Amino acid sequence: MATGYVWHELYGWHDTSSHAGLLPPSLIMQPYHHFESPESKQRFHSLLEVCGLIDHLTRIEPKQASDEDILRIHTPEHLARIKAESATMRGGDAGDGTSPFGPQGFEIAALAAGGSIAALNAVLAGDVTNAYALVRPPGHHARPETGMGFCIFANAAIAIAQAKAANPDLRVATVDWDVHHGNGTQAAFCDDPTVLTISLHQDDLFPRNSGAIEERGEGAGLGYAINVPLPAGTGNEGYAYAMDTVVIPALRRFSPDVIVVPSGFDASCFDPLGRMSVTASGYRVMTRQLMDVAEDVCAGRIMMTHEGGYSPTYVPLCGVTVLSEMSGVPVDVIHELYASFDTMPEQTLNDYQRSAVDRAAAAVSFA
Ligand code: 3YP
Ligand code: ZN
Repeated sequence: MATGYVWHELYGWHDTSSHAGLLPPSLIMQPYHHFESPESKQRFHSLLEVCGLIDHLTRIEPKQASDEDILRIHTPEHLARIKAESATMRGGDAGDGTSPFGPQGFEIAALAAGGSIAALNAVLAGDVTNAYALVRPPGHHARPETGMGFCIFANAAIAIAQAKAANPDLRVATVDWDVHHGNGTQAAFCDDPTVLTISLHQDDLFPRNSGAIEERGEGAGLGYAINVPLPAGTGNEGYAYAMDTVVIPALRRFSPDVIVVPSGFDASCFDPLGRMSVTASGYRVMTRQLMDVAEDVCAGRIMMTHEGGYSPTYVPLCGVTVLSEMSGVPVDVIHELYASFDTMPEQTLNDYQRSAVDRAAAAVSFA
């Protein structure tokens, strides 16, 4: 059993400018760092090295996704605009004013999509059992015609579309545990019954009015999009219950050939952009839950591709913990001061969380 791992130094060079959190540099607020800064991801990679886990992983080299790869999901206009802005000395924005990129940002965004492609191909080829693509910029909000929410290209969707171009019979399920709704991945496959998209997210956080239980796919894909909006505050037990009650049964029924996880660690108890309470051990449990079902239905094949997560100190602990579980290499990077968050009251499943999950479960129906 081998676990693949993608990282490229250029992922840390994606330049989100001197925004003050979300605000473009101006005199409205003192310029600072964009929320989507390199820190959480570069430090995740650094901790993998220092704790030694990286020596047990199979490095996978990303290369830039081709225009053809990107155009399987995105419009020619979107690709052309990103390229044109990227070729200027000031860079540009992927579409909503909060998704900046620097000069040559296109090349890095294409390398992020290419990292997801490389990881998925390594899993499908059997070179590794599972893989984690620690890419940047993220992708799960990007829609065919535009980027948004810090995302430029839809990394996970581009990887899936590439794999399905090579093998049209491939059946893929996505499980997006980023705290925000995986709207872009859902949109890419909304009418496709061969790609089941599942998103667990904080109810109506971002994008607003997106990811309700009632969003279930369209046309031939009706039923093949599943949304599990969870109340703000949900912790480890609530997430495990959602996995057990909605995600795992749906995966067993759909029986994909591979599970793709847009993986954000912004549902953590330390995240500045989410109001959830998941700890590193909660992410380990969810990883185990996915591995158990993957072993039963698809020979363990899982590819995770990195999305959000904005705590520079806690994202690395979540990431290393997930990779420890995926690889079966026992690594414990959780100091007792951090472990104490596992036993706080917000970790307990409460009645309104249970009923939110049960409502999502009741809406699931596909052939
Ligand atoms: C985009 C603008 C406000 C919230 C932000 C969410 C980015 C993210 O982590 N998406 O998964
Ligand atoms: Zn997010």
